[in-house]
Amino acid sequence: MKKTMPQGFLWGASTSAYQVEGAALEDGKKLSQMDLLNADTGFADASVASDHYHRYKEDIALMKECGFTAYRFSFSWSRIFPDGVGEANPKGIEFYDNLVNELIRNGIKPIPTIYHYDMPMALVEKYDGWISRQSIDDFVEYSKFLLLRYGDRIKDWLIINEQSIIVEFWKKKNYIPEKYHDKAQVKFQINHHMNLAQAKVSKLIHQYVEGGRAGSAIGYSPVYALDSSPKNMLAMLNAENLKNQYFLDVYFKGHYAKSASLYLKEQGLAPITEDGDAEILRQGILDFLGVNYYASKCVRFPEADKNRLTEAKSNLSGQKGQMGAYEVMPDFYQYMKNPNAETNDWDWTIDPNGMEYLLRDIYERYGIPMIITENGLGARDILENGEIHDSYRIDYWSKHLNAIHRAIELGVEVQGFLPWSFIDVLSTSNGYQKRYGLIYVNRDDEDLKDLARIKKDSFYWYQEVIASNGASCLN
Ligand code: BGP
Repeated sequence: MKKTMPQGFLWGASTSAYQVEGAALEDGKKLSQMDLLNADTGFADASVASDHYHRYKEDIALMKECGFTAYRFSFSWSRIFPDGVGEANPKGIEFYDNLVNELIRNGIKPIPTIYHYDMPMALVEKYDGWISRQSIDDFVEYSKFLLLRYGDRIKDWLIINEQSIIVEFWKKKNYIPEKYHDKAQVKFQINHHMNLAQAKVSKLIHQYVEGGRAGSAIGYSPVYALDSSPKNMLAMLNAENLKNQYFLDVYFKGHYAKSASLYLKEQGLAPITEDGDAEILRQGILDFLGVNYYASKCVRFPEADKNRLTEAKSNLSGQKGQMGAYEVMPDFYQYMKNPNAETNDWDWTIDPNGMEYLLRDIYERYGIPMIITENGLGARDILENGEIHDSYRIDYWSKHLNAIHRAIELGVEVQGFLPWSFIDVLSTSNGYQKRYGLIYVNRDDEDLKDLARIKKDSFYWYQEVIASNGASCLN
C-alpha cells in the first residue's frame, strides 16, 4: 500500500511579518528593531520585503491553489501597538483581521507566531527591549490583545520564534545598545525574560482561548559528536544540554536543565532571577512544539588554543567554507564543520536523517505533539524564461518528508508540515540572495522590479504532495 501522512495532517508553509510584509512605516506602523537591524547591511532592508501587506489576497489565492490547509505567519507587534504599549493601531488590526478572515474563507487554518524577532523600537528606546523585565508585562499585554481578538478563530498559538537562535545571535536578533556589547550574560537574561513572558502567555491561552493550544517554535539542531572519543562524546552531551534541553525543559517540564544552568553559573553567564519566577515557569508549560529544522550541528571538545568564549557568526558571502565563526563554550564544546555531511552554499548542513533523529529524541524526552514550523533550503534560485527549476529544493523536502514519515511510523506525533518559506522573503542574514520560497518574488537586493509572484517547480511538486497527502513523495 502507498504510504501517506496521517489523516488530518496539516500542509502549508511559513513566513514572518518583517520578512514578508513590507509597509514598514505605513498605516500607523512604527519601526521594529528588525527594520533598523536590517538597514545598511549590504543586503535589502525590510521596508518593502515581499510586499505581502499589499498583496495578501493574491498570496492567499496562491496558497489555496497549492492546496494549503494551514499557514504560519507572524503578527507584527509595532503594527498593532506602534509604541509597544498603549493605543492599538486600527489600521494595523484591520490588516490582520483581513488576513485571518481571508485565510479562513479559503479553508486555510491560521497558525500565528506572536513574536518573530521584531520588538518595537519604541520599547528598545524606552528600556532596552527584552533586557528589561518590563518587557514581560508589555509582551503579555500585547499577546492578551491578540488572544481576545482572534481566540475565537485561532486555536494553535506559537508564542515566541526561535529563542535558541535569539540567544545564539543575540546582537543580530536584538537591538543591543553598545554598552552591553561585551556582556554575554545579557543573552541569557533576555532568554529568561522571554521564558517568563512565554509562560505567562501560555497560561492566558488556556484561560482565554477555548480549545486553545500554547506552543513555541524552537530553532532546533541535533548535535553530533565529531567522533567517538570520550571527550568529544561529552562535548556532544554538553551542547545538547545547553543548546536544546536548556530551552525545551523550560517549555515542557517548567524548569531549567540542571547541568547547563550550573555551567552558566560557573561561567558568570547565568540570568538573574527573582522569587516567584520558578512558579511562573511551572505554571506556563506548553502543549505542543513547533520545530524549525534546517541543519544538524557537529561538536568536539574545545581544542586547547580555542578554549575561550567565542560567538557564532554566519557565512555572509554564500561561498562555502566562509563561516564567520563557530561557537565555543570554554571547557564545554566547540562547534565545527561536520566532515561527514554535505552543506549548502552558506555552510548549513543538509541532513534529512537529522529530522528523524530530532523528532524521535524530542518525543522520547517530552512526549509532546509537534508541527514542523520551518524546514527548507536556502539557494540562489535562477529565473530562466519565466521558470525556476529548483530540483535541489524538491530533493531536500522529499528527503525530509520521508524522514518525518519514518518518525511517525515509529510513534512520534507530528501533526503538520509548514516549511520555510511560502514565498521568497527577506533572509535574516543574506537579503534576497538566499531564497527559500515555493514561489519566486521578482526583486533582488538592489532592484525592487515588479515584485511579481512566479511559481517554482517546487510549487507544482508540493501541490501534488498535498493532494496525495504525501503519497507522491513517500517511498
Ligand atoms: C530561521 C528563522 C526564519 C528564517 C530562517 C532562514 O532561523 O526563524 O526567520 O529566515 O531561519 O534563515 P536565513 O534567512 O538566515 O537563511
